[in-house]
Amino acid sequence: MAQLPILTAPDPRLKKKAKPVDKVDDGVRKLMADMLETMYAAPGIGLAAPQVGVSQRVIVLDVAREGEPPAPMKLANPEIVWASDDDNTYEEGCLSVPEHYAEVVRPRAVKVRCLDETGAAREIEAEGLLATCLQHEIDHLDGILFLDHLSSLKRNMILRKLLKEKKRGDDKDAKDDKPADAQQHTL
Ligand code: K1U
Ligand code: ZN
Repeated sequence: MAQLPILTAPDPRLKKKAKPVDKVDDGVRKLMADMLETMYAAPGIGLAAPQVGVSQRVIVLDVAREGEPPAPMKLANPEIVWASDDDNTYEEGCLSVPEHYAEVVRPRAVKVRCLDETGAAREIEAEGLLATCLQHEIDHLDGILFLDHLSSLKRNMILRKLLKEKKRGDDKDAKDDKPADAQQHTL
């Protein structure tokens, strides 16, 4: 298994629609395993393939609370086939939008159809944090960030801060004379 670098916004690869997986083969299973390792190390409760620069419809999640046994989930081609009429508000974070959090309103419960790591078709009924996290990760597959659910004022404020932080990082890398390919982010 390997830890993969996580892209941060603004990066054009985070805004692209990811391609469906044709077949859940060993390559997809290795991607799922590497993504889980990356997610646990971050740490996070979810990760979508575009966040590690892979344009495929693959997500991983684990919303088990501290003290509970791990509950890793590895899904390919997830799609929301039903969403509740009532909503839930959750303060969301994103590993691609580090150190910024905001309240996002989404359907309280969802039903998701997907393939598991053996390629078998599954249906997941979720509510609470799992429903929120599934919707956040499926958004990533469509090039949507939680920032896109906020007002343009809030979104632009966070994006400006992220750009400033990136520029500061790039300036420091240049000063330390690091080669360009050692820098993880692109604009
Ligand atoms: O997709 C991602 O960027 C991961 C993101 C998932 C998520 C968080 C909150 C609501 C919806 C989706 C994260 O995991 S951010 C980090 C985080 O929430 C967390 C980290 C450590 C412990 C507990 C939570
Ligand atoms: Zn995210």
